[in-house]
Amino acid sequence: MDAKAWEKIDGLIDRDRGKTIRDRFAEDPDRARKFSIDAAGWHLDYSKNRIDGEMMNALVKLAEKSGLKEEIEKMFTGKKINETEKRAVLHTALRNLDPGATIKVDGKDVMPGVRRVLAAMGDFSDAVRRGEWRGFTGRRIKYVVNIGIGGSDLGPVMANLALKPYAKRNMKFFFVSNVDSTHLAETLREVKAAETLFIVASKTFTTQETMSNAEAAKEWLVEKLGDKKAVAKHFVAVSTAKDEVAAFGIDTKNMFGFWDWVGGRYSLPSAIGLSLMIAIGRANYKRMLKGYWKMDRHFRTASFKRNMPVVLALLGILYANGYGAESYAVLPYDQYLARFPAYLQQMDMESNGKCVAKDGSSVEYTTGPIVWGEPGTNGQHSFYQLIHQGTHLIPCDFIGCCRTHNPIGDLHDKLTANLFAQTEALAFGKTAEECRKEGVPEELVPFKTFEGDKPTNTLLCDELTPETLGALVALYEHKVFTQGVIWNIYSFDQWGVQLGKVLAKGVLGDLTAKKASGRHDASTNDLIARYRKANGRPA
Ligand code: G6Q
Repeated sequence: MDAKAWEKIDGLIDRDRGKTIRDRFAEDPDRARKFSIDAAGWHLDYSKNRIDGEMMNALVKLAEKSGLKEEIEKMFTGKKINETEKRAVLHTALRNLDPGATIKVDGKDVMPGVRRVLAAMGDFSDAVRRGEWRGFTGRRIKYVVNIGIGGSDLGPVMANLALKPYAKRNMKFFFVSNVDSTHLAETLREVKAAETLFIVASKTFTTQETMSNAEAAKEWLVEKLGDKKAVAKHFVAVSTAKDEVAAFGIDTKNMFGFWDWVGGRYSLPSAIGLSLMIAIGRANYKRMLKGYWKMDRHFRTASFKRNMPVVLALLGILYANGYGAESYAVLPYDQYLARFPAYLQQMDMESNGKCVAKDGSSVEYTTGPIVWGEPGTNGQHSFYQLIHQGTHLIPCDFIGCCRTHNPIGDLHDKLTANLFAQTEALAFGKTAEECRKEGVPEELVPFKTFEGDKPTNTLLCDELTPETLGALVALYEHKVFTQGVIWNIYSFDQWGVQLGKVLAKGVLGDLTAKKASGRHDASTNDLIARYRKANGRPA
């Protein structure tokens, strides 16, 4: 981070010590207008933060000093900014709907491939939805099971729920990710083999969890339908690895490809979104891409001061690095966004959970925060207490929609009232004086006083649609990117994930071999021994 730019920010934090968000609103009643941005169907109100115009200018300076403008251009134009893996980072190409766009990687335009796969996905999902693609015994496909994990699972899971109002209700969608056999077993209990399509979604097609589940699902299907040839009608693949797909036994005609420049956690708008496209249809899927694209263009062209992802990123940095906040909460007030916090957890924590700067040295400041959250109002009845009165500072993003897809009485008004009321209470708190005025007995005043001054952002859209969902995802993608640039870390690799993929293999040998090797530490050896004993295996 640029030291001089940061010094200025630190100075302003010091200068304003003791000044609360309540004071700031009293000083400047025009804050809501000044500190809000509209883009791609979303309204961001960031006025309930510990900021003023000077602080925002200082934060913007930090972004400018980081070379953000140039980095954005590098990303959008296909430069290999994922340097540790020597890859371009081009998820923005997947939703570039400009028919004349060309984006080159190693001298080759990637756009024709993007359009070709999108068209193939469209044809395939039309065929499944219309009942033209049938199972081996001639039955219509009614169940779709996506087998994938991490980036090949969380996006489809999140979006399938988010866009349920647009989905075909006479089909059912399942997502198997965990290598825990219960996940697959419980799913298979819900489906009928002759009417089930399995989508094996894996960029590498070597991931232990996915391949084990896919093999088990294949065995189950063959057993149920009594013919190996059935696999061709019930399994398709989404991958970058043609040979592995063929080796698994899937005809590569039924493989939907993507490219090494699509990171797993950024892959929802690639062929990884196939299950979603089957659910909502190609037209709605395209609407989602359009929403992404709108936010992409906003991010690329708006001035930093009026740039929604940049402003969100800078506020996050203010609290992480200036106030020592270790986490932030994402609180969607829309049941359809119930899986959004989990999706964001991967996007943010896998991208910016890094302690090494781009030059290989250790960073001397906090980087990626812990992300967590649950849909409102459920969270209000569990962990909000800590946000209101605990000792940790937890900035929150509240996400809401002005209209619901399911109007029932005044439920939506109540939901939204809770959202707004929470941001108000967090910002303004309740003083001891106010408690007394309400007649709170003196001995209870300390407990019923709310300090307030808790920062929140509010994101509002008219309605959760394919467009607004796409824009929301792109908003956070670019926020995370911006923070990575300012922290000077590589946001697009994930060596920690790779480590996990290798480690388990070593232990697996010891769980299943005739004899355990005993080559681990005392604790791990003991755990292995207990497991072996419980399963009747010799020590
Ligand atoms: C995402 C990560 C990781 C990945 C999974 C699945 O950015 O790289 O979550 O998506 O490990 O990998 P495959 O798609 O290769 O099975």
